[in-house]
Amino acid sequence: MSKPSILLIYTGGTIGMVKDFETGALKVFDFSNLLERIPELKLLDCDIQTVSFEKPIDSSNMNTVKWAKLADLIEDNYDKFDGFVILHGSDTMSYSASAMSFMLENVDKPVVFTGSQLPIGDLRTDAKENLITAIQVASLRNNNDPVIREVCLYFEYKLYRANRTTKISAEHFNAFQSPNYPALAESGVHLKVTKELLWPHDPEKQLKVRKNFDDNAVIIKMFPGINEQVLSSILNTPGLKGVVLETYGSGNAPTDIYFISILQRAIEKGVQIVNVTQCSGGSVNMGHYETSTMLKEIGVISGADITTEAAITKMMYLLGQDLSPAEFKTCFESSLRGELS
Ligand code: ASN
Repeated sequence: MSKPSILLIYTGGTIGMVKDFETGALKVFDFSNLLERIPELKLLDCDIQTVSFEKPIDSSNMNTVKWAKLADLIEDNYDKFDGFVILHGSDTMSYSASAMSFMLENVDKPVVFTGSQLPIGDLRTDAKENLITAIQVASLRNNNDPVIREVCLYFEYKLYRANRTTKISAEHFNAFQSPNYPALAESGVHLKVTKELLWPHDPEKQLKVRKNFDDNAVIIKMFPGINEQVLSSILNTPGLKGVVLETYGSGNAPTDIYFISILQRAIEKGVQIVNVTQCSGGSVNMGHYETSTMLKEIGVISGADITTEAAITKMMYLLGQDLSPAEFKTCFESSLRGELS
């Protein structure tokens, strides 16, 4: 049996950063130095090749064009490798990993995002464990077939479905959570995969890579006191096509006439509005309270238990696919890649 071959893609992030001599701020540096700092990689039972963004970035500079570049790298190398590990800054990793899950339809190989809270050169770094185990996860085989066939995120001993994750801490090594879907695998003395939770594989279907995003979208987080003029000017932004509305609890919002009419007018103009909860866990259930009944009646789409990160990336992805309003609603309310229950 040949060793699995893994492509390690470096986009940037703290994992490869060093302190600027003069300012003391962390900045990205050359990928080749990163590998020199982890001689343990040579001990892994797989063949690793590496490729780096020409200019590695802090993930705050991530955008839809760079997502397409990342998808190109996977598409161009898809047949040459058994698995992919993407090193990415943790700040926007859940957005990029969600976006990648939508771009790679019918992916049947592991694509594992990881990164770290401390640079690889730091004595107390979490980078080595994250990187080494992410590569092991991408190398997992069952009778020569990959065990994982979806886009995932590995951080601090847990492997998650990518589009279920959210960054919850700027401080702790345990920086990610998957509030509405259990971890796919846990790393302890053994690497334990819960097979029933994995995305099912359909051997009939071929990989399709769709890189078109439409970024005429916005996230609006509700708060008591939200002002009519501000809300109205956002919803009247020229070219606006989609809104992710972060509402209270199970999808609730003010019942004020002004509020409902602003949303209704936008929907009539063709703006897609999706309701997600601003709670860190749980689901939208429009109609459960009086304060969400009108939203349902005017045609607001339910995001169910999707995260905000998956909702905005799914929004930009679907807006880029030229769908009719009815198709958009059906696709948004269905699980395309396991992003909602
Ligand atoms: N600012 C960094 C980034 O997202 C944070 C990290 O990687 N921990 O690129």
